[in-house]
Amino acid sequence: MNWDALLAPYKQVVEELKVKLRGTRSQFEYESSHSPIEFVTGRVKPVPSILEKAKNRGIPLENIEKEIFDIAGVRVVCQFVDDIYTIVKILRNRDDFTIIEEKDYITNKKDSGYRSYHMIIEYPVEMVQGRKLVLAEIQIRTLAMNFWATNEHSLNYKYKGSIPSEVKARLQRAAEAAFKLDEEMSKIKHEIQEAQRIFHRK
Ligand code: 0O2
Ligand code: 0O2
Repeated sequence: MNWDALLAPYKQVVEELKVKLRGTRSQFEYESSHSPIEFVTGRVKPVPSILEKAKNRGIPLENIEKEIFDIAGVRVVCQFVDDIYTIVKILRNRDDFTIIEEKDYITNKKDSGYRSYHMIIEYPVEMVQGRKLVLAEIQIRTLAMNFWATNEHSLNYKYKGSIPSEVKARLQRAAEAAFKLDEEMSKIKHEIQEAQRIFHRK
């Protein structure tokens, strides 16, 4: 398998989406209004992770491009839960890609405690050989959700997917705490934003 050739369009997509979404953030800043975007990251899934996912899901190698949705992944991190839905609306209004699927793991959190909004998109990318439609995953989450997910992801990696039950219980409680934090911050959102506007003007 020529991985460099296969992953080249995915790299291009991640770079383009990062530029576009960071551009959206800058536009809000120019207008001195609260940006629903705190930061944007992205990555192409490393080859060993692609192979592992394919193996676990019984996906034959020739189908990975069709069946693994997050080979190209970008993440949009927000301050407040409301911001996530603002971004979802903005993304739905764009016509530079097609939304294939939306998964709201915020209203329907996963058993692990994971919360985030996921969008699978089909993105047209111009390659030397012509236009190619590439699947990509956009994850939208708050800072608190991101903090939890990043730590849980590390623990999953450390324990190879079988986190001991006492650590799992702590993660459940941490997920609850992250949820509470988001709720409390939402309640004082307007005050925080006003403070940030004053700070921004100075
Ligand atoms: P680890 O241990 O895997 O977390 P730049 O454009 O230069 O500012 P750069 O350096 O290319 O940015 O990377 P960026 O955009 O800051 O994000 C890369 C890191 O964010 C990676 O961490 C990814 O793990 C993580 N990441 C970002 N977006 C996604 C996503 O959509 N899905 C997943 N699964 N991870 C994402 P590292 O550095 O690889 O370390
Ligand atoms: P990585 O790069 O290691 O993060 P589905 O077929 O829809 O059930 P699929 O295709 O895995 O499942 O999609 P899903 O469940 O929407 O999630 C895909 C990505 O969301 C994962 O990528 C994670 O980045 C993130 N995610 C989902 N559930 C959890 C969770 O419980 N904890 C954490 N930390 N992240 C989660 P990968 O493949 O794990 O890759």
